[in-house]
Amino acid sequence: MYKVLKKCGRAKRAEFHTPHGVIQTPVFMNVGTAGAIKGAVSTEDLEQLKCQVELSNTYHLHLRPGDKLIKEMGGLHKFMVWDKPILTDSGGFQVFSLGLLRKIKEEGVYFSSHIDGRKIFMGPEESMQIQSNLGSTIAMAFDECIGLPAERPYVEASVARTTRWLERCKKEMHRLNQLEDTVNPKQMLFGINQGATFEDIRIEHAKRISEMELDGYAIGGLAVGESHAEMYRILDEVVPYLPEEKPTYLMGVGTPENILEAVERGVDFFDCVLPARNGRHAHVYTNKGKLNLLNAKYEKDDSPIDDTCGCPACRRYSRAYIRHLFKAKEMLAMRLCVMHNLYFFNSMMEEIRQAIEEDRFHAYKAAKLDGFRENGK
Ligand code: PRF
Ligand code: ZN
Repeated sequence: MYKVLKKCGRAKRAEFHTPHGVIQTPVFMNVGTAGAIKGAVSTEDLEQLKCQVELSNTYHLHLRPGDKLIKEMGGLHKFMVWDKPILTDSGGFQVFSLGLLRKIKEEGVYFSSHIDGRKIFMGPEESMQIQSNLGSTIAMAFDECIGLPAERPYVEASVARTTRWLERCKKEMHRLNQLEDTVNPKQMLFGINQGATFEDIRIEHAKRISEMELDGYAIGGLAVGESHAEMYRILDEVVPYLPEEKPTYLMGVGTPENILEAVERGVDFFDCVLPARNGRHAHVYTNKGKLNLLNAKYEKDDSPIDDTCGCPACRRYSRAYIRHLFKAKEMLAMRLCVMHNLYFFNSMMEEIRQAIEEDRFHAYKAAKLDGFRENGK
C-alpha cells in the first residue's frame, strides 16, 4: 500500500507499506550488488546508517552463490540477516552494463558469465524465478536498457518487446507467489518504463504499463550517457503519465544534485553505486561539495569529513587520520568513507522528506545546491 502524505509542487512525501516494513519516501536504496555493500559495510552497519532499503542483483546472486542455495538458506533476508525491505534488480541491466557478449531474442537474453564465461540464458520467467527464490520484497521486471545513441526503429521494437516481457513477468510472478514453498508469497513487482530519449515512445509505454496494475513503476534507460538536462526533460514528460497512487523509481540515479531535481519532478525511489564507489576512492560528499581526501591539503586537517555530519566516521575521526589510512592502504579507510557517504545520502533523503512535509522543498533544494557549489567558489 502506497500513501501520499503530502505534496509540495510535484514532490511527493509518501509511505510505502511492504511485508518487511514501511518505507518512508523519497528514499535512497543502498546498493549491495552481491549481498553486501562494497567497502566492508555490514547489514548491522546499515541500521545505524539510516538505510531503509537494501538493493541486490539477480544476475550476481544467480551466478554466485546461486539463488537455489539462498532459497535453501531461507531466502536473502535470512541469509544477509536483514529484515527490512530488499529490492532486487532483474538482471537484464547488469548483462548490458557489464558489457557481456549477448544476444537478445524474443524469449530472453543469451550471454556468457563474467565469472567463468559459461553460457547463460535469462528471460522474464527465469528472472522472476530467481527473484522469487531470493524472496526479495520488491522484484523488478525483466527489461532491456537501451544504450544511447539509439535509432528510432530499434527503440520501437525493443520497447514493444519489453512490454511483452512485462506481461510474462506479471504472469510468472503471480504463479510463483502462489506456490506452497515460496520464500515471500507477497513479493511485489515493479514495471520499468523505457524508450531512450523519444518522448512519444516513453509516454505511450508509460500509459501502457500504467494499466497493468503493478505495485510500482520505474523509469529505466536514463543516466546512460545523456545530458542531465535531457534526463530532467524526460522526467518532466514521463512522470505525469505514471500512476500518482503508486511509487515512482528512477533507476541508477544518481548524484545528490540529480536526486534533488528528480524529487522535484515527482520521483520517490533512487539507487546508485556512487556513494559506495566514490567512498572506496577517498571521494567523500559534504554539504560544501565533494572532497578528495588524498589531497595533500588534508594531511594535518583535524576536522571531520563534514562538521555537520553525525555518521560513525565523523563522530570520531579526522580527515588527516582517514587520509593516512588510505595512504597506508588500511581497509578501514574505505569502510569509514563508504559509511560516511551512505549516511550522507540517507540523511539528505531525511531532510528532503522533512522539507516536503513542511512545504519548503523548493527553498531547501536551492540552499542545498548552493552549498554543494561552495568548494568550487
Ligand atoms: N533497467 C534495469 N535496471 C537498471 C536500469 C534499467 O534501465 C538502469 C538505468 N539507469 C539502472 N539500473 N532493470
Ligand atoms: Zn560523516
